[in-house]
Amino acid sequence: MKHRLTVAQAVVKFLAAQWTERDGAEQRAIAGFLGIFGHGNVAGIGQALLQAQRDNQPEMPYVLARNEQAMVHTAAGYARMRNRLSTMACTTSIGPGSTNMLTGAALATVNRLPVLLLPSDVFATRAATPVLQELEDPRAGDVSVNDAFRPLSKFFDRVWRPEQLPSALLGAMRVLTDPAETGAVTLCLPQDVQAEAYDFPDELFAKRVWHVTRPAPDPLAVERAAAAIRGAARPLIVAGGGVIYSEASAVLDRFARETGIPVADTQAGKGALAWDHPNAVGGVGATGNPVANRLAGHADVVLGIGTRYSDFTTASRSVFQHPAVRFVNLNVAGFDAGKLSALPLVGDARAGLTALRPALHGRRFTGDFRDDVAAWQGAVEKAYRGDMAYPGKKGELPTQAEVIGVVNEACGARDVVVQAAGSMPGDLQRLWRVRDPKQYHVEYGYSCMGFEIAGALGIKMADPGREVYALVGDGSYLMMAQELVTAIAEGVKLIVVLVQNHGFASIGALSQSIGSQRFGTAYRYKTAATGDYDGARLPVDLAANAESLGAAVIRCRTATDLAEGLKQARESERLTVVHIETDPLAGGPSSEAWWDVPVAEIATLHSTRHAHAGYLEEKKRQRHHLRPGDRS
Ligand SMILES: Cc1ncc(C[n+]2csc(CCOP(=O)(O)OP(=O)(O)O)c2C)c(N)n1
Ligand SMILES: [Mg+2]
Repeated sequence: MKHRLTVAQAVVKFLAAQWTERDGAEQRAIAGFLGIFGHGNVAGIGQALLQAQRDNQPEMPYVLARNEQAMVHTAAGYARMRNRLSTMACTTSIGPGSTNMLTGAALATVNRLPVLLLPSDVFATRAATPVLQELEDPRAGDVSVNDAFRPLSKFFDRVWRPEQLPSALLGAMRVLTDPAETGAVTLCLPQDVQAEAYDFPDELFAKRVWHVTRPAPDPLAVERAAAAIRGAARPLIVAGGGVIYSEASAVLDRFARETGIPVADTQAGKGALAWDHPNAVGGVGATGNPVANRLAGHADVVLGIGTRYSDFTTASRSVFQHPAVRFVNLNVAGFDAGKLSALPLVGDARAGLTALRPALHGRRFTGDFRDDVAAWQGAVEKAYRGDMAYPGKKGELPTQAEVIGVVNEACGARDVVVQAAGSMPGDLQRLWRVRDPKQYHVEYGYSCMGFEIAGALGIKMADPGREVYALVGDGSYLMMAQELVTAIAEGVKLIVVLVQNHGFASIGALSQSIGSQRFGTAYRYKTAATGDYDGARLPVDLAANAESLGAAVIRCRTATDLAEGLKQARESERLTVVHIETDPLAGGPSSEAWWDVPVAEIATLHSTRHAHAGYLEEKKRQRHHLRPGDRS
């Protein structure tokens, strides 16, 4: 049997029939479409989505986004909340509509999150080339702007002819649903091909279930890993995002209790264990806490689970200082399992821990880190109350740590906090007391300003029963606030906490630390004398801006106001923006770890020369981690 459909109709019909299954639970693999129409897709995917709605085919919801980059963030937020078992498709027009998605594609691939990108492409027939928004390459007739997606995608195809569609779709689904491979998947759909009819084989549209398995590591690798851990004196576990995606928290909990090994976490892994779990020591690395970092400094065997070992996790390879430290990496992706010359355990986090547990033959470790963790939590309490000594603090404005404390207290156990860039990710990783594996959503793989509101929209759509709090800096807000309008149109309630500090607190502090005196990081009037933005504050009212977009807005001045504002926001049905101004110069307690940001080697400025001398000292602590992981 054949089914005569346009290519776009076939894409929609096929995607509506794709399911994933893990541990016996099925869900739609592609929950819906996000899109912005233009001449590239209005007659293709646009028509197909309309027809799907009218014909009562399996439902394919459509969400009109306001910016193409943002809609990829929304799909990525959705996928992360669904532990990568379900995501959304993104349809765009050709040219700028497509290239606006590039940043989102990179974010998804860096964070190992599945998103399906369907940029439209120029005419396959080239009947009237160049069409509006076509980039011409005099050297190559088959190049379009969409080729820029190639290095950002884990799978890329361009459907020049309808006959190619089945293999392109199946290839896309295979990569989207493979936890080891997943990331951005891009299928470019030329605008004429989208509207072209073809007799597709019927079986292409049958319900298809992509079974997401839990590969167990090779038994000999488990033996080698167990021997390394049994022989350790001071092991440490680093829990990454893979623990959460694999839903391995309960197994990790038991593993940690039985072995006594302390568990540190990464930004993506925060929530793997609740903050008050007896083995939890909090974040490790540049945005971690001093207790976890001291344990890392002395660890002789590090069991990394589901982590990609970013420079923040390793403090630019300076946090693991034991002279003979070796790594055992449990990861579903061989690429990540092999990092830091580790002994690789390639497999699912839950299956791997389950296999590793009996192989340890009851080995227990009795490190005493709990008093240190308790002392650190005392410091967190003080920061939450604004009760720290802040060298830079001048006025009466609340500190960012106080804001985080108030939001943390307002959050129910299952509520979600969303963040991505600026000074908040560091403060959140250090200070946030996480209670649930899906509570903490800080996008710190790509750390993309502007992710927060768009990502929060996807998170809330993925799990509408949870209250979702997006913490947004003024810099991020000014980059990408427009998805407030999308959320309002869709009836998706978010609570947005807009933290106004008149510029880049994060990069300001970084600039100062590398001797560049916060140059060019404040949102103020420019003064001619210095060429810098050190004039009066700008007459910007972001709360009024949010109001003008249709949000309910609550303006707060103090931490007490904020607690009251959040209470009102929770009780309201409306998307609410809670606005508060904070002191940009009052940081939180330090991680006491380093981050490698090179300082100018020569400079006329004393501040830069001074910073460079400090940099050379820190640089000495950087390790290579080349020692083979499997030596005995
Ligand atoms: C898209 C993008 N551009 C630039 C950066 C570099 N960057 C990191 S944080 C930051 C400033 C963020 O400002 P804001 O959101 O106000 O947060 P704050 O630093 O004040 O906490 C910049 C420019 C980035 N992470 N993402
Ligand atoms: Mg700011």
